[in-house]
Amino acid sequence: MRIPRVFAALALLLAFASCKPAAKEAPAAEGCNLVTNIPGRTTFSLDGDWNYIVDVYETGYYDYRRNPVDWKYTYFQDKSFFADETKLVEYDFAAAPTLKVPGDWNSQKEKLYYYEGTVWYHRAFDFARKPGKRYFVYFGAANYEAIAGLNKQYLGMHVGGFTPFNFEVTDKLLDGENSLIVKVDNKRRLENVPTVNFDWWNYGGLTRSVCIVETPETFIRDYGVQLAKGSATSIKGFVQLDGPDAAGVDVTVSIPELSLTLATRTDVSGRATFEREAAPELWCPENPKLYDVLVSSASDSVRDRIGFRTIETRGSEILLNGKPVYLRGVSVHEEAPVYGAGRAFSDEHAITLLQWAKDMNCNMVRLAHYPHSEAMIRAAEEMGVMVWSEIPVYWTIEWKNPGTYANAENQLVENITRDRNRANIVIWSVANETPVGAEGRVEFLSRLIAKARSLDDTRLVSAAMETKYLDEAKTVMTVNDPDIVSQADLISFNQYVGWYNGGLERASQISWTFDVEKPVFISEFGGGALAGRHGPVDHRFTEEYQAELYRGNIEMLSKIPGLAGTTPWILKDFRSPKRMLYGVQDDYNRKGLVSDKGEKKQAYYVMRDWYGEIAKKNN
Ligand code: GCB
Repeated sequence: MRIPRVFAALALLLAFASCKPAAKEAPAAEGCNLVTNIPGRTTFSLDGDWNYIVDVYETGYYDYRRNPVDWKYTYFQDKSFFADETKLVEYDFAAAPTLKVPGDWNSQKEKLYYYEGTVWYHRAFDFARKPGKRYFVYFGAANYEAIAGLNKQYLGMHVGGFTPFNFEVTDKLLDGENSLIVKVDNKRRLENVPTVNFDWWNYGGLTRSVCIVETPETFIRDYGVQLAKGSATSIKGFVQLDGPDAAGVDVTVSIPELSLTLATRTDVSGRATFEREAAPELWCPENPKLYDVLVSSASDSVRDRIGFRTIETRGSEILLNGKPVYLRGVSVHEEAPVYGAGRAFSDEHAITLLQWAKDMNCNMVRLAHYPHSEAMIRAAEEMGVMVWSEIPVYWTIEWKNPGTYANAENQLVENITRDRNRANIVIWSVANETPVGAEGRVEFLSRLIAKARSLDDTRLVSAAMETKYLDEAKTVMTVNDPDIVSQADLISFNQYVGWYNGGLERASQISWTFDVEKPVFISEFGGGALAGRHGPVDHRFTEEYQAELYRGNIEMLSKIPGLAGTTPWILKDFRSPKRMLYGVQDDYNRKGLVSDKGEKKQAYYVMRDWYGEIAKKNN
């Protein structure tokens, strides 16, 4: 039998690669110059059915880590890539089954329920290019690592499962038939962010929408239009042009309802900045006011809906628009509120989850533990729900690996770049429950905090930290992270009194104290219950136990001076392979206030009533 030349080359490369130890550094993202506000642009959707091939053994492109740009070593190409097609008859995208995009593969195909590895996606589409335009293929998210090629040419690679990325395809897109191939790999790796161990389902695939974005040759790539730090009367921002005529041109930002037109001029790098007095009606949960905004240059214009508000701290208070506010929140995973539907992927999913939170009298959600979709943020903004936005620096991370840091920072940058104009985002969180004392951790987190502030000086920055006892009797607790508390705007931490920390009796025995004056924010508390499971109050996993745990925690937490917000864990039961208690958990973390089937548990109503009282007091 003749071995096709491409296989021979692959075999040689594999032999060579296998002599070398695997690279320890996490691959950095490349080619991710984000085009922002996709909903405000001309786009062509590539959502729908994509053919796919499962590649368990990495047969298709095993050498990319050493030689990422060499797309020619890819096996699962368009058939037309090979001069003599007859040599490669052992795969055919056109005959392959399909997966829906957006959507994870685990919940679409039974065989892929537990799958972690590579899946090759293929989408053939017709296109008619317009002269003088540029084109980008834009991915809302791909978990975890994506490598894309269009019409036999390499586009680029992206690392990180929850932030958007795009590749310019102006010179690769064809009139007529096009072929887009994306290798998506969700294998967990020690050096990744998150690392190998986390408490949620590792949903793989093209989990968010894919589209082609059309822009003029010189176009508005990004812009910021928000209130200046600490001011309710000054709108400040920038416009970034991209293209041959980006330098030294006029740009305007107009807000017709305010009769405001801000005119400015770009510098040599295509960037223009502005700051102008204005008196917008302020965005808040009770009045989520958004203004139509038009950003324009000679060659391009982009529409947005933007809200204006201030968020700051004063002593132990959080001030929204200058007034103390209690953040009546709940933590949320990006999981569909439809039984078994996996990663949330539609506007309806976002609205249902947010409505459950609002019906519980929430004015805020903590979107854990990674950036959720832009649709979720925008729906929350329209519905008057504030957002804590987080990147997946979760539990143990390779703190000393420069590639891991670069990856985390890149996810933070992409998250802030995508969402910096959303008034409802009030907190950027850089980490969750990271182990105090781990070597390199403080440096890692300090750099992330500084980066967040350098990208956005108007919002609060924090992290979900850990706790400790102050006394031998284990009755006095505090946050356990002085190096991060000193840099963060909030004393925010997760605590599980009554669940991981003792039983129901514990809440009445514990008091809290803090040696810094900052707002205290409980980013997690709670316990598990299987909806419909009833029994004596001290029986774990009954609705009664969970409700009682909430009552006890509410009483305990209410005594904390400076308590400024709470986001109990969690709105809805969510899938996690760590949750193996058969008959009770069955692959679900059961700490939801609402079940995986949408049933509200007793504790949901306990929270609803407490938040209702707080809301009444504050009005
Ligand atoms: C935590 C984590 C969260 C887990 C939760 C739990 O502290 O931050 O991701 O799911 O505890 O249920 O144990």
